[in-house]
Amino acid sequence: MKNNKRGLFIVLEGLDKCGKSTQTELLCEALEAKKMQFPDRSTSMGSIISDYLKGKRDINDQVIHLLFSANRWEAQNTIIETLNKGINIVCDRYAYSGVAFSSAKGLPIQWCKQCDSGLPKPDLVIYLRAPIKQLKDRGDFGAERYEKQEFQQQVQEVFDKMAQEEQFNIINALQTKEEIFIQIMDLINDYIQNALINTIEQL
Ligand code: T5A
Ligand code: NA
Repeated sequence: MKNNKRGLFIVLEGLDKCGKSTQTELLCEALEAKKMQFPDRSTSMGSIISDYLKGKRDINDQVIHLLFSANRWEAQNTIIETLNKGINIVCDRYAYSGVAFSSAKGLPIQWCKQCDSGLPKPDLVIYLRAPIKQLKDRGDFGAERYEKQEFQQQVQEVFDKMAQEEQFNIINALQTKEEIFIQIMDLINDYIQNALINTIEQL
């Protein structure tokens, strides 16, 4: 990366099973990037979130939304310090998932956005897009709380709306892993050539 003192902050978003983790791995290798993911199930807050997703405990909608957000806030310093050291970050889900999933449940979208306001803003958001009808046969879809076709359909509607408002880069997630990877790398290279990568902005 030329002229860039700080690292790039790249986020992958999309429905469950769209291939985020697969592409995150490939990109981390190619960009020598630090891999991050949300929820980060390794922290104490993350383990409560994980129990909730697995259906081991119930938590009210507002509280779980705040926990997902707090789980990002506890990584705030790591994100900033990593980028300022000149290290790239590739992150599997971020605040946009928080907004999409909680507002699909019926929570007001502005309220959902507010708790993440002030977090480091990604340079690029890559939205791996595909209808849930075609993703639901992948992996172990159905194992966790939100993995229901009808709900994912509502989540997709919020992601689609955000994609326009927040200028996500949309990639067809129904292509092969290799095709998707090449297209993401093209987007990143294009961004590096054309964008000014200065101070870290905030959500
Ligand atoms: N959530 C998350 C919130 O409600 N609020 C929040 O703030 C946040 C951050 C957990 C849940 O939490 C919600 C959203 C989620 O419902 P998670 O742990 O990221 O989020 O769970 P998933 O998104 O379900 O993660 P998965 O690992 O299941 O899906 P990925 O990462 O999108 O997909 P991946 O790469 O693991 O691939 C899934 C399967 O498909 C295959 C893979 O080999 C694998 O079997 N695959 C492909 N098959 C065909 N073609 C391709 N191109 C493929 N790419 C991958
Ligand atoms: Na994943």
